[in-house]
Amino acid sequence: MDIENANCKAKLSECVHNFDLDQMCIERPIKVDVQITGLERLVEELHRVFSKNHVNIQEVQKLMLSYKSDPKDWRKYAKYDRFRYTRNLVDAGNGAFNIMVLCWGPGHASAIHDHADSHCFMKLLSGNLDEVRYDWPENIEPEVMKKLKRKPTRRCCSESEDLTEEMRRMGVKCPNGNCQSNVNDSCQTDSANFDSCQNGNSDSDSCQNGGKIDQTNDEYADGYDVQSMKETGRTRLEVNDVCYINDALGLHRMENPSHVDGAVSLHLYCPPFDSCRVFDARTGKPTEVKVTFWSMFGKKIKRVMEASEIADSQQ
Ligand code: CSS
Ligand code: FE2
Repeated sequence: MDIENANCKAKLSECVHNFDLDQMCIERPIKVDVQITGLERLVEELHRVFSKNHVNIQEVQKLMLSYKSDPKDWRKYAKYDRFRYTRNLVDAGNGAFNIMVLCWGPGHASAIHDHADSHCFMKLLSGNLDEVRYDWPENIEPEVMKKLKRKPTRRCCSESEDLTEEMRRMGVKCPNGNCQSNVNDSCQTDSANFDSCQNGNSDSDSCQNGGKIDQTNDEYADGYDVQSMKETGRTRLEVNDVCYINDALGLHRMENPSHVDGAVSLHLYCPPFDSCRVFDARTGKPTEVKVTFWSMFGKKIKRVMEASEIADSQQ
C-alpha cells in the first residue's frame, strides 16, 4: 500500500514511492471523538476508508478504536477449536482488504510470523492477548537480507517512549521493534493456521521450538543458529486495544496468556494474504505456511479430512 497512490491493493514492497514510515508512527495521541455503534457500522466505515486513494494508518486505527466491543455483534463469528486458534472471515473487503475474527482458546498461541508484506491492524474484542515482537532473524536468506538492507532504517512507533499516557489510555499499543523493510518469499508448507505447535498441543511453553526441543547443538545442519530470534518488545492487549504491525516493523507472535479464558480479536489485513512465513523460535528458520479460514461469514467451512486425520480419529 502506498500512502499516496493506492487504495491499499498493493503490497508494501510494491509502493511506487517507498512507504513513508513516519506515516506509521504514532507520535501524537489519536483522538477518538465519535463512537461507532456496532461491528457492521465499523465494517462500513472501513470500506469507505479503503475505497479512497489515500489510506491513513492512523485513521484506520482511530476507526477501530471508536468501536467498543459488544459480543452480540461478533458472537456469530466466534467459533473456537479445541487445539488451535481459529480464523473466521467477517468481510472480504472487495478484494482490497479482509476482516476476520480470531478465536484463541486458553493458552493458544501463534508461531512467530511475518505478515506477507501486508498491513495488519488488530483490535481486542474479548479477553487478553500478549503480543511479543521480534527482529527479523539475522540468518535470513541472503536475497531477503538484500531487500531488508535496501531501505533505510528509520525511527518509528517502535520507540514506545513516544507513546503518551493518553494514547495508552486509548489503547493504541506499539511495543519495541526495529524499522526494517519487508520480504515476501516462498517455500511451501501446508497449515490450517500457524499456531505455535504443529501437533495440536497448544501449550505454548512446550511448543516454541517447532518440535526441535531435543536439539542441543548450537548450530543446526542447515546453518540456522540457535537463539537467533531476538525479542524486542512485549505488550499485553486488553479489550478494545488496537495495535498495528507490518513487516518493516518486525515479526511477532500472539499468545493468550490465560489458561482458563478464551480471547477474541478482530484483524484487518491489507492486502489480504493466503500464506505467510513462520519462524522457528529457536533457530529463526523460516517456513512458508498457508493460512485458511475456520468459518466464513459465520458458516463453518467443511474441511476434507486428510488420511492421517481419519486414521487418528478411528483410533
Ligand atoms: N497474523 C495471524 C494472527 S496474529 S496478527 C493470522 O492471521 O493468523
Ligand atoms: Fe500477526
